[in-house]
Amino acid sequence: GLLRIDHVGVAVPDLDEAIDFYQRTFGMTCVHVEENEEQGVREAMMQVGPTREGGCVQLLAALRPDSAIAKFLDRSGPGVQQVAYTVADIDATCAALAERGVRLLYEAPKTGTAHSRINFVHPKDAGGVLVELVEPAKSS
Ligand code: V0V
Repeated sequence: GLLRIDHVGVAVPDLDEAIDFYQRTFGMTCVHVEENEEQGVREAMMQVGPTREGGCVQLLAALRPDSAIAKFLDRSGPGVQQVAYTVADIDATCAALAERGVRLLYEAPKTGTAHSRINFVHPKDAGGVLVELVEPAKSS
């Protein structure tokens, strides 16, 4: 099942400007920046409190015009694009959710931030919210 809120994803037109804004305005710390070619994003994890327990805001900028984030920005403008939950076993969680009748976007999980495994519930099956499931990489 779900363990906690992993991050809230916010679509932004300019990643560096957004990082600067979140640091100066909210005092958040940028703990990770990564480009994900498959997802068409450059993303930054902004840690909310002094530890990772406080959760993160993930800033998401588009790498190309046909990407999910570019489409979202065109349609809705900047703002919350997704809510992501940490799961211990993404395969089991996806199987359970599929059984409960919601559409998962991918047949098998794809690679997300920091070598995590990710999948999504279609927003039309979750009350208008794009729900992401994140199984973090096992830290050794
Ligand atoms: C679209 N819709 C949304 C939405 N995106 N509603 C809420 N939140 C969103 N983010 C609505 C849209 O307004 C339409 O509603 C309807 O869904 C259109 O659905 P569609 O035609 O099936 O699909 P698209 O082309 O609009 O694409 C939506 C989906 C796409 C969710 C299928 O964005 C996608 O594949 N997302 C998953 C990948 C992703 O988001 N990657 C970027 C983050 P009406 O007008 O019909 O009512 S990457 C990431 O999070 C990483 C790397 C990480 O966390 O580690």
